[in-house]
Amino acid sequence: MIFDVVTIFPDFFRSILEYGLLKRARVSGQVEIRLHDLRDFTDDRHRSVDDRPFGGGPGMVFKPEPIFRAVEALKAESGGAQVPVVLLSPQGRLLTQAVAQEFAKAPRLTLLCGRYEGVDERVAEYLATEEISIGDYVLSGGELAAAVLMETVVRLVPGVLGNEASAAEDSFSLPESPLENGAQGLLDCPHYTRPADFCGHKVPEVLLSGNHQQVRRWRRRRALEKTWRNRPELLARVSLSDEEQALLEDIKRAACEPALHGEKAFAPAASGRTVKSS
Ligand code: 9D3
Repeated sequence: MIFDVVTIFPDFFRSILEYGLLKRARVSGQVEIRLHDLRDFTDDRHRSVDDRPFGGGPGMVFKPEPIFRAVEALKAESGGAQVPVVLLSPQGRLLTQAVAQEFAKAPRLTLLCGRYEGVDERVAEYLATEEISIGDYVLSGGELAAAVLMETVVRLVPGVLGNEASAAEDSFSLPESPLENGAQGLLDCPHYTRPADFCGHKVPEVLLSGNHQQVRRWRRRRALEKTWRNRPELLARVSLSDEEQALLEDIKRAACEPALHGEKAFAPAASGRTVKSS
């Protein structure tokens, strides 16, 4: 799979290409990530990529010409094949695991990173085939979003990860993990490793018991608990077995409120919060 990244900060990506999964995928030749400096596609002395917004207002906007020119150059090079062109933008549709799975099917992907107040809308309208956001928070540009997209897509390229092995693991612990199936499932259960007693903080007894039936049940319960507490909206979309349904009712009875998003983002997580009586 080939990624072409168009950016005014190609160096921004250098370090992330040198570590972990992206590094391995590149070195093994399964993935190629090409960085293109947008300024190389300007035609003025100052190599300017931005201009003032029509209609007034603060900040600057990426002009269309260098971006169109960059993409045309890439198209010419790839011999007229249909290459998806992704504009990373706060106005895009949300990147999810399901969207990443679609992208992973393409042999080649072009990523356009904006900066400043935004990108001339004609790029989204007439050049990009997709407009993608990575979430509802403000970044300073598309570069981090492009890096996030590449990492999540590269993981899904067949043969890059021990894809088969980790998929099997997931279905052992929980058949429907939201991270592997587009947020259709539950959050993961907690994990522990040695020491069994860390400064008096003990690993749950059941995990040391060797009773696999009990371990499975415990993991389901804790996954349901986490989901109820941190991502209650996910529960509306999963179909629970009778056993899970019963576990969930039990969890709700145990005075465990779903998290409030936004205003209480930094409230202490988990354990023993009292239910407001209203
Ligand atoms: C504070 C400026 N905002 C005015 C209401 C608009 C704005 C313009 C440009 C906000 C962010 C950006 C730069 N962001 C991206 O290019 C971006 C992004 C993001 O900010 N959040 C989530 N996903 C993405 S993908 C690209």
